[in-house]
Amino acid sequence: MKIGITCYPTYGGSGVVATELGIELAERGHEVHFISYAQPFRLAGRESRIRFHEVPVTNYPLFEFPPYDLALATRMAEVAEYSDLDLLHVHYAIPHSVSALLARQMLARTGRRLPFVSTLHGTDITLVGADRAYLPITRYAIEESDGVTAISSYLRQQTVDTFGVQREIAVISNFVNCDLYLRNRPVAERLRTQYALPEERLLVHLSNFRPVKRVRDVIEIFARVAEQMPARLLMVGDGPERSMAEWLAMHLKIHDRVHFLGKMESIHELLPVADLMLMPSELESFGLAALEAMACEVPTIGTDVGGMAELIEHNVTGMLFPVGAVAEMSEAAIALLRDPERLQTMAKAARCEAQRTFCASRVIASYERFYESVLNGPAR
Ligand code: GMT
Repeated sequence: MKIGITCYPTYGGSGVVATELGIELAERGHEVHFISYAQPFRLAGRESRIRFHEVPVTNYPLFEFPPYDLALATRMAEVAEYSDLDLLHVHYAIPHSVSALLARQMLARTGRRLPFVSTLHGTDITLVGADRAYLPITRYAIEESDGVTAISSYLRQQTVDTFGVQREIAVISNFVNCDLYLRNRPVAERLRTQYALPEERLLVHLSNFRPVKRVRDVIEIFARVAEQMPARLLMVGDGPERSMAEWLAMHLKIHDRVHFLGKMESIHELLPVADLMLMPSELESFGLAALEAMACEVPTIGTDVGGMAELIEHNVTGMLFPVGAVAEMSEAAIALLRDPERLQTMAKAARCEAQRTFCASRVIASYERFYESVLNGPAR
């Protein structure tokens, strides 16, 4: 198949899923074209069999807001025609589904069919999409898509409840490449020496540091852990809450043990050095970073929100608590870190679950079947 993929190319789960999907599809022999304003960050160095088409957004003094969605629709139609695409797959509904709808309509006038699949990821439904300013057009683009997928049953239900959408929505979960994300003990031990002393426990947080991630709770949980045992925290990623988190680490006098590493490309190399992942989010429709950690034998202490319980079985593959339960989460982390046998059992169970349910080969095959059903379905 010849597939056009559009996503936000910046640091964020939907862009990561779209990029990893494109890489996996290309490895399976499909022709993959990314169409976006910048090359997705995880594509760097892995783009050999993938084509990237930049969307140029012309500005003009009259425009207070340059119309990216229109430039994107134009580029989608051009690429589809030039490269003879079979379909478009857009990640994050706003504005990508609307642009794809326009591209499909533009090409329909020339007699060319260009179906599109919309994958819903999270805040495109729960936060931004639910805003009245965007709700009607998001609902329209979802209804008009040739196929719609959501990354968890939770998100599918939210879409029905929030938007009153009647159409079918398939659940295709996030996935992880278990051949890439794994703990190679000698390699991990070597890399670990860069971050921690042998007697120190190592915790990690990975996100785009948006308010929904509750980065403050991460620091507070770690501060309580660090009172009880020698430990360090790796903060991976960047975003609006980073300054606050740095200030809090200074204020709590733990900044010598909290390392802000910024945006990193080789997450699969870093994750296996950690003992525990912290993800105390306000909301997660799935929790991709927790899945990547699980594949690397790093269990997550997180919150029981959104689709997290579809990924993590409490006390088996990780631990889930109410939002804001900083004391409970830190007590759980301390108990687990003091019990290496239990931690190891949980780490192995997490890896097993990542392999059994969420490994890339299984989930990519679901996307391929979904594309086939869209291509064989009626034209809209
Ligand atoms: O919603 C966000 O804050 C970012 C969003 C994204 O598009 O980057 O993340 C969402 O998509 C990920 C990949 O499908 C999911 O694993 C995350 O749980 C989800 N985030 C939220 O629902 C908050």
